[in-house]
Amino acid sequence: MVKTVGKTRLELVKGDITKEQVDAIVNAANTTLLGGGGVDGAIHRAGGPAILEECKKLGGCPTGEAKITTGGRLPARYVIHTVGPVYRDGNHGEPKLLASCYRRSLEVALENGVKTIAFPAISCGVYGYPFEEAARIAVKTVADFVRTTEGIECVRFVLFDPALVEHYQSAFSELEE
Ligand code: AR6
Repeated sequence: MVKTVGKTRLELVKGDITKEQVDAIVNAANTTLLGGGGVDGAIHRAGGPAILEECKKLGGCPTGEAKITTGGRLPARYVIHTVGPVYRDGNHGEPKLLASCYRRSLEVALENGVKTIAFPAISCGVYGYPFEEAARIAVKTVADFVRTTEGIECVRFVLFDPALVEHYQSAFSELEE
């Protein structure tokens, strides 16, 4: 699925984000930035030790923030590490923190000349965010950002879990071009 918002193409694809040929891929990391399971583990495995070496110098990352490293051996030049909220009940700032992950990742991308970027479904794995709401926040936050900020040519949402697809499709359908 593809939508154009402002001057940016938003794309929805299924697959493994480590294979994406974009300027930067986003990692759903934890506050230590020292690796983990899920997409974080996959990115460090595929990208090799150079990513962890840089992460060690960053001193961690607060929830809702984003920090950039090399992409190591990945096709992507950079990895932007962001930390999604652990979902409790939705009343502990989770929506704002999740939106902040997408916004801050895009800001860090622009600061580094990134024009094409791929996002996984942040917080939708072990952090337990409900899919429908997470999909809506992801798509709406990115669309709002690119509507008012120039410089990002393509944002690709890369879904590994097939159960997420219908929720992202709905969120895409609700978008105004
Ligand atoms: N490509 C794209 N998406 C993937 C891939 C992949 N190769 N592998 C998994 N996913 P999760 P979180 C999807 O748990 O919920 C880590 O241990 C997965 O199906 O990776 O933000 C970190 O270190 C799901 O839809 O991230 C943190 O401790 C989505 O990525 C914690 O998990 C996110 O699932 C972060 O939890």
